[in-house]
Amino acid sequence: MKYAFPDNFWWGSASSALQTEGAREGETTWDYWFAREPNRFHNGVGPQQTSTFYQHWKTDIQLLKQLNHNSFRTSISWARLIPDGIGEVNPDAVDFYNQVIDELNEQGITPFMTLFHFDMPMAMQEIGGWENRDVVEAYARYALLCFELFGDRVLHWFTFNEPIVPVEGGYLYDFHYPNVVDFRRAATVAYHTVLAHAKAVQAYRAGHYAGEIGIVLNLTPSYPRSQNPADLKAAHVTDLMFNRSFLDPVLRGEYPADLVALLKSYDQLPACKPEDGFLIAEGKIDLLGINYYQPRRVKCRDSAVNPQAPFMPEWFFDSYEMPGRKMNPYRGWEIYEPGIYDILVNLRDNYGNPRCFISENGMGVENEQRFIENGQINDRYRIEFISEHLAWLHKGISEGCNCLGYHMWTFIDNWSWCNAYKNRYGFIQLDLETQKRTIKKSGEWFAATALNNSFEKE
Ligand code: BGP
Repeated sequence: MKYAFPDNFWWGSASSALQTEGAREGETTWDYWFAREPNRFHNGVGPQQTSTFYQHWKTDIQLLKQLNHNSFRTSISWARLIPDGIGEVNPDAVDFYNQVIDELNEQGITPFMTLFHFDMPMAMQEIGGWENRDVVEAYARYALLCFELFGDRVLHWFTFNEPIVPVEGGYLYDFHYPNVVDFRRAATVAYHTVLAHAKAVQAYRAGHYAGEIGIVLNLTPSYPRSQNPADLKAAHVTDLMFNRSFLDPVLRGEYPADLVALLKSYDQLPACKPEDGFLIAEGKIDLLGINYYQPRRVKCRDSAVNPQAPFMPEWFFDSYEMPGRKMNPYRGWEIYEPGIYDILVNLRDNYGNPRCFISENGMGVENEQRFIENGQINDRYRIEFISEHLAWLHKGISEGCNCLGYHMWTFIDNWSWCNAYKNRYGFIQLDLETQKRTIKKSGEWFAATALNNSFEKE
């Protein structure tokens, strides 16, 4: 069967500043943490060892062109642009981002820019990071500066990438700095992130820039083990905590009342100011980026909660390992292609069918060298992964979902936070030692699909 996509469908991929640029200027929490605890990072590889986009941006953009991208998302590094987060602007960073943006536009590749992709300037973390409202103000100033500097040529802005991940990693589950385990502080970080997002949207609207502004959320549909009311309740609470905690404010301009009531009943609500509600209502977006990697399967808890243990989302559910589920064993994530369709249908039916696109989807695989055939990685599994997700995406579009594009994670194999280079996601293989780039089979497949705006599959 032939799967054809609408005209002007966005074909591309996503990356982020910290994961690709190298040549770090302006310390982030990652640099600080890596210097102190390198053992937290796979094989002790830290954020200095990247795919060197800072040096090779021009030839990399040629490669994007070769992959027939018509759009590409990356991020601006707050710490590179304003090393202490709030003071002087670094002119080299302005030059760098100007050159990248201009070159992308010249090559017919529409730049999509994220303002914050997990990379908190260390100077901002030292004053409390997202727990401190001064950091919200500093972020708003940074966002405005980006709009003023680049807003004439960047027409698609994203305030945050997966804002719930720094909340989970840094304040609940110990996989990002500052390794705090404290729900109320996590809720404060999440809340202030939403305020920062809304301030950036407000500034963008006030400046009457030509483009549009949105956010990128990692949406993980919550599937209950069964239709038993206890399982349904577990799925409802996880949806509230992990999806709707950001989805509702940015699309509806307010938090779900039952989420607020739940947190209130456990005394976990962040400190709110009366004027916050108006600000959040102004944070409604034009465009939603959806990162989809895996579903979340849950069931009701089998055991009572230990009242001495820290309050956690897991007080309300257990993870459910569905028999027969398909796994990506390297990342430990379930692969469930219909999830992409379920997300789109939920947005269509419950959120007014917003303009959206898949901003990340991908498959990290370890030791891909074993798949080399005639000098090229033959990543059949990735082609299958993409085409099966695209088939479900196509079904969503044919049923009226407002999905405008598909971006893959990622372009060139890059540095993946604590996993460093363990799992490779790219269309292009990176030899870390020589920095040689070699297009994988999936890159060729994607280039053909983008060119034809369609692909064939049985
Ligand atoms: C997303 C992030 C990316 C990227 C990707 C792959 O959550 O937006 O930055 O890293 O996941 O995940 P990981 O690197 O953890 O394997």
